[in-house]
Amino acid sequence: MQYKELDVNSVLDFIIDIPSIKEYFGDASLNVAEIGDGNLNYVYIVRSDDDANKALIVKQAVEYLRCVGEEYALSRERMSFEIRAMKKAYAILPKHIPKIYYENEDMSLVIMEFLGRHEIMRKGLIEKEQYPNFTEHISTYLSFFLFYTSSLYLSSDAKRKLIDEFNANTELCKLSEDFVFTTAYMDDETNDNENIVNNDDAKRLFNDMEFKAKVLELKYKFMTQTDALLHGDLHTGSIMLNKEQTFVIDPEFAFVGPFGFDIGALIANLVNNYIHHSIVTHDAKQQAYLLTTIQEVLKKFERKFLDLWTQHTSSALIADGFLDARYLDIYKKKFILNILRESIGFAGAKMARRVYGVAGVEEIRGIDDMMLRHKAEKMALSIAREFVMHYENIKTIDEVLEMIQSER
Ligand code: ADP
Ligand code: SR1
Ligand code: MG
Repeated sequence: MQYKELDVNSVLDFIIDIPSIKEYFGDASLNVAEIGDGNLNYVYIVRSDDDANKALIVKQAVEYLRCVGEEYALSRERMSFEIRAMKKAYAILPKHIPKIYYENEDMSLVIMEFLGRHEIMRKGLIEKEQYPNFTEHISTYLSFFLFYTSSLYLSSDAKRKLIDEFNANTELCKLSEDFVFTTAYMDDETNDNENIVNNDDAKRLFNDMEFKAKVLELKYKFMTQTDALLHGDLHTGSIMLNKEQTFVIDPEFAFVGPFGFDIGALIANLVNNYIHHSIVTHDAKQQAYLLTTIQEVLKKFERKFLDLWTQHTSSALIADGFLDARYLDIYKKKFILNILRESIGFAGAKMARRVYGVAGVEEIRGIDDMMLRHKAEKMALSIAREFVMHYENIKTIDEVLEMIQSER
């Protein structure tokens, strides 16, 4: 099939004859609206005229970067990786991944379950929502997804096949190499340049060679470590949830990379939200909730990941009986501590890139009062620097919380 870029007027014509879609909607007439608020793609909601709750999401990649414009070419192959990553994740954890009704790599298009009773986590957190089941759910997602796609579970052969399957996602990996680890710390046309002119904090960041050298070390890990299949962009805009359920969406940046990258992305975005409530709303309860959330995510992830490791004793990495119980225990403790450390290092880079880089976050870039916004930016850069400079010395999760609280 030949690719055709759809719009609100052509979506229905395209989907109307697909058997799974016909079966889902029956004879009802349908309406379409575009609801995409992400940086890259177009997202349409198709609804039954008879029942507004009966709806599906049609997502299509276009051949450019939506948030920059048609002049920034980006191949639509990213949708193939999104579809494959969704299917892999659904096979491991169907509870936390939207169901796919139809996929078409030629059209760079997927049709999935509409999460109508769920909201984007970033928006909910800004509105001071709290989600009592979130840490339980996301720690399961992270531990299962990372463990079952790593060399701690897979055979050597299966792991290398997984790498082959996903590491051709070169364009989106390059976007992260550029936007997370490079351009946000130097003069670049993609930056938020209005805010950079005559800005001493930006000048200080761009001239902070000590910090930038550590960012380079993290970038090298990102480029070379093949620990597990990652979502690749696990910020709070990629999570849709309510008090009962949690879904992870939008895995188009999926690749086989360092264990700590997804965990770091999530922590970075929770800290950015904490900064918002420290500087803008001064809501002490929400700040405490966010700190507890960060602590629980990290603690529960560690426990669940180690539990899975206890259940699976033989893998590409360790043959059953290779180490005695004492040495195995020491090895695992060191291994999990290293994941924590690298997660915090990546969290630092993920926070710093959002301050002046191409895609800011609403919690900080969305602050209208420029004095408050600069205060929030300062706080983000200060925590980010602490994370990036000192992640290798972290010994406990509580130290991470202290690092967050000690920066103003
Ligand atoms: P992009 O790849 O451009 O970042 P996203 O996958 O993040 O696009 O989707 C953009 C927006 O579309 C989300 O922020 C959310 O509001 C909406 N959306 C995406 N998938 C769903 C879904 N399955 N159900 C409901 N809304 C969705
Ligand atoms: C221009 S692409 C910018 C960012 O949007 C995505 O959500 C990723 O975080 C990417 O780095
Ligand atoms: Mg998105």
